[in-house]
Amino acid sequence: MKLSRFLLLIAVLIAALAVAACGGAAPAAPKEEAAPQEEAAAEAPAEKTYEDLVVGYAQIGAESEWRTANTASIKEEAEKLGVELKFSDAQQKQENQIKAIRSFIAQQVDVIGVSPVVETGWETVFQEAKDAGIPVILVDRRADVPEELYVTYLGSDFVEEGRKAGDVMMDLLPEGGNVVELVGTVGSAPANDRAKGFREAVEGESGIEIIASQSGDFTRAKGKEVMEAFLKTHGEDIDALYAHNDDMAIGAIQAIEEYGLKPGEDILIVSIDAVRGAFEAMIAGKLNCTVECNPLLGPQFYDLALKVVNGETVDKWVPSEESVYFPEQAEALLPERKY
Ligand code: GZL
Repeated sequence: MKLSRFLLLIAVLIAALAVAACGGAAPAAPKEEAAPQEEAAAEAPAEKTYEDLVVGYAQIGAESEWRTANTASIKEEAEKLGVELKFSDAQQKQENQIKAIRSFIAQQVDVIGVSPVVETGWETVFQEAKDAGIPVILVDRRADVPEELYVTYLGSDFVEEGRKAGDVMMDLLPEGGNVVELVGTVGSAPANDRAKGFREAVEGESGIEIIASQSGDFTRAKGKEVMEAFLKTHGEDIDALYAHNDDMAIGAIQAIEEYGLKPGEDILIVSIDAVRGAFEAMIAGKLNCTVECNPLLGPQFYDLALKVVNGETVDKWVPSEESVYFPEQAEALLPERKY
């Protein structure tokens, strides 16, 4: 064998031995760097679905037909969507709502929904939720806190509801008259704003004077009690009642009848919520108008909750769509009313 061939053979043998020493496989080409978007996709957490969602809801209580319908909507929608709902009823006490929110924080829920019983006193506990990285959604009622402490407010324009009630009252009393007012829970957003809107509407040339105003705390029992006191003081000088919700109006209707007057005729009545009890009172000729305030907020609430948890931007206020109802419509509409 020529020397040159011999040397070539040796070189090939040496190369083969070198390859074998590296596990046999030829050294892999340098790995392609993953494209940035592939890397990002690999790192981003998977989007949550409703079934992944754990929600804490701090409800006010069960003070009215409206609240009962609101609670049903929150609970039934969670069931339907497969959301894990931790629900608390505060019996209309702020300290119980605050305790519930702290419990939700300790349980590290994904999002907290709350209907603040009153507007003030929330900044500390909302800051605790923010520090824990848990978004807060205001449902039904606003809270007087810096905007950065809640993600969005889902609920009505209570000032507009008050204005609508005032406009109807002016139509019912074209020559003006004496009105008594049953106010909602003291310090609550609906009570503050419905009072404000009604006054904005009737002030000026209407001739309507609010001769008495007192809280019935949104309940039938208290509404009846306060109306009895109004009747004792003002009697037949009262031309009309403005009630911040239907439950107080229904309680007042009982008081007016027990006093010997006809509600809806001797004393005209305008209230807010549009619950079934109001439609029944209008059919009986005892209530002259109810301004709608939609309690069926469950679907919108969970839609917002999922968007927020998945990092989507939502509007700071998601207003409810609402109408105004009168006796002539009541009979036809009652069967389709959902609350
Ligand atoms: C309004 C809601 C009020 C209702 C009352 O959004 O907060 O509280 O008008 C209820 O019936 O008690």
